Amino acid sequence: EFEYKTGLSALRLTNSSGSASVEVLLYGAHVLSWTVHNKQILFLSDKAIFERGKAIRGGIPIVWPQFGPGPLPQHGFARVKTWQLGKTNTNNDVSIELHLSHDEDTLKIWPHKFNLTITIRLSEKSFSQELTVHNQDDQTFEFTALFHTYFTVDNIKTTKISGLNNVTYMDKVDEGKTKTETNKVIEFTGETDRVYKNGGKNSNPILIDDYIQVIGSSTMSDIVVWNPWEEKAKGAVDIGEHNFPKFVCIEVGHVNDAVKLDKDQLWKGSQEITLLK
Ligand code: TA6
Repeated sequence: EFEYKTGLSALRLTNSSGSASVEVLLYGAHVLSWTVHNKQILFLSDKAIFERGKAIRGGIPIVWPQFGPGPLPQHGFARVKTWQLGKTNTNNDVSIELHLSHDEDTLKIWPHKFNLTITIRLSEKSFSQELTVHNQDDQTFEFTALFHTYFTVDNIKTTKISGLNNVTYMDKVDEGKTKTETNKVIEFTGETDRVYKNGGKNSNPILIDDYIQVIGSSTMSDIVVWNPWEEKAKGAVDIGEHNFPKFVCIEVGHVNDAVKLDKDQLWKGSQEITLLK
């Protein structure tokens, strides 16, 4: 455990050979960094704000129990709460667990008792996160969930995403219209904000620039593709126009509709990210 900016507690997880490591904050169970042979796979904004109550720009924010705007704060509250460290395993495939439960503040805005566990696993060339939701309430509750992963790219203008051909998506930058992806390879020419419904269930894996593979569990089959482009990046204090070419968000989630979880029940959703070279 070590101290990250502004006193936030962080953990570093290194695989057995020392070739890969992950840094995660207890705040938000937020993965800040994943390096393989010293290459940084994730994007973290140089203007990111590290303050309690604020979301961190970059890495992997955990979106729960609400994706996007709604009755709760944007993207829910899991990303702005401090999680507790649980079991850690430092042998072979290393892993750590982080936990979050309801408290006075969450009950005020979302009146349900829950326990969340995130398990992070690291191996030579891959990294996974599994979210377990336990309904500890006396009734069914509903949520959406997503891993809002920011990937580093050489240049968004030459970035290529494949694996979503023929998938139906909601185009948030075109009045929320429903469209079908006609391209085998998605390229970026402007602001992009799309929810590909069941995109992860397509027969081809999702690939970023042909070498980063992103796979969601069958319970997390929606794929969000986002880049704010120049103007919106400029308008965001924690991004800046210099940063929009440097990242793409490829987000695995269950966001197209809500998960309904009965009392005492568990739900699991996960993503696995693998480098193919
Ligand atoms: O997942 C895409 C998205 O919902 C976009 O609409 C955009 O707003 C982005 O997330 C970032 O949201 P944030 O609350 O972190 O600024």
